[in-house]
Amino acid sequence: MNGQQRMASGFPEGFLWGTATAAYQIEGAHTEDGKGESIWDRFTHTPGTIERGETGDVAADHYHRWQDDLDLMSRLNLNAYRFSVAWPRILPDGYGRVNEAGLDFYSRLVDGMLARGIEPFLTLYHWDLPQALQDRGGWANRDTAKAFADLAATAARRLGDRVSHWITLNEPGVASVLGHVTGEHAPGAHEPGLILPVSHHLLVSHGMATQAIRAESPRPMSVGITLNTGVVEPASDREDDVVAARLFEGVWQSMFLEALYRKAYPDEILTVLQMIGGSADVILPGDMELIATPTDFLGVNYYTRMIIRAGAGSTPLPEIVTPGGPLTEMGWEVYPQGLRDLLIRVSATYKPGVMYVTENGAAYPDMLNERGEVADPDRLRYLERHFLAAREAIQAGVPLKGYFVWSFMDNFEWAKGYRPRFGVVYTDFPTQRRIVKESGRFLAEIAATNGAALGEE
Ligand code: GCO
Repeated sequence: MNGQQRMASGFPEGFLWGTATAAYQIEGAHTEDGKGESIWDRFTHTPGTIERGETGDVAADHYHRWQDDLDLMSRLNLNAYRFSVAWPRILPDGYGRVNEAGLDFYSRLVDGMLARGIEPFLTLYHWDLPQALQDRGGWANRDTAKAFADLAATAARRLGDRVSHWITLNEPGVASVLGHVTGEHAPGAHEPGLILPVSHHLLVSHGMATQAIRAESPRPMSVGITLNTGVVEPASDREDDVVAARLFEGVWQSMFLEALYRKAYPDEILTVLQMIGGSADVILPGDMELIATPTDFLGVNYYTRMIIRAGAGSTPLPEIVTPGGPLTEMGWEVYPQGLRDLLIRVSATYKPGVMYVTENGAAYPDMLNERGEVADPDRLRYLERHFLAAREAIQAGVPLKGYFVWSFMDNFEWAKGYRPRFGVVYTDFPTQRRIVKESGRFLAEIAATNGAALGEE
């Protein structure tokens, strides 16, 4: 590709094209080589939690197939990979004793990426908390944040010579609400009063981990966090719908952005979280400074727009309205312009410096056809439209430096088990064979040309 094509593509030189995964969703090997139990191991083995009673015990068996998976990434021309470490693989008790075999696995994985010209983006926490810490209160207990700093320091000491990009947490808002209020995710609690302590301790853990990574790494690192950031809109301009949407957005998203970049929780959100049983006593002097420890980049995960209305009842709770437009298999609206708007708004409001799309993708009911291929035109079109939206954001001045498609291959989609397929690579679970989907070939072409192969909207 010549220089002119590079410029014409609309994506800056050196732009990273990758995919994202998470340890519990792909690794399997849930008891191997000294790994401790995580809250997802416990949760999936609890009857009634996961569709069809599925678990991540084997998942996509990536723990044993990682070399082939990395080979496939390099055949798809990808130059970056966002993965997460399983905390209980490294620290089976949550802190203290290090399981060298677990660290070795990630060390080999990182070497394997570098040997193939793939830049590692390491996420420290993608929801698989050691069960030993949950037994002591999990994220409701401040000590969990200290244990997380121990994980960060341990990983940085061992991998910091080779890993340059560190993501502390993945989507703390989802871990907080789905794990502790709706109970749809591990640890499966139903206590609205936990939102405040859990969210706050997650953010404190991010600040502590950021400092630990910088202190322990042998060279300067890029450290950031990944947030869930959809577009949230009220169903109507009625006052109660507008308030419901603002509260939903605040608890789910902007309380994290405000704390990270402005050292304060929005008053309205703090008041509501206290009304539903949270105690602000968990916020200790110095915490907001710690949380706002400067970072090098912000990762945004974007999938959809959410339309919110005020529910019925005397104390109406926000409700998600199912939109009418085209939906993915998750029931999520396909809304690409939301990605452009979100990138522009977040970049202008919080000035995070560098941004990455750390997740974007779609589930559709894929089928292997008789020729052994997977045609997934809906996913291909979804990705194309979102890449175009990202390009528009870059043209509007957003410092976007990379794009990670969720996901590399079909994997364990949490409470929904293996049914929703998000991969650009098809996983044939009975045989663990990988088959590149049409969308995977499309992504390979986009990556090879740094986006020049994209058409116009
Ligand atoms: C998420 C998670 C992923 C999901 C994906 C699709 O951040 O929500 O990072 O683990 O699988 O978002 O739902």
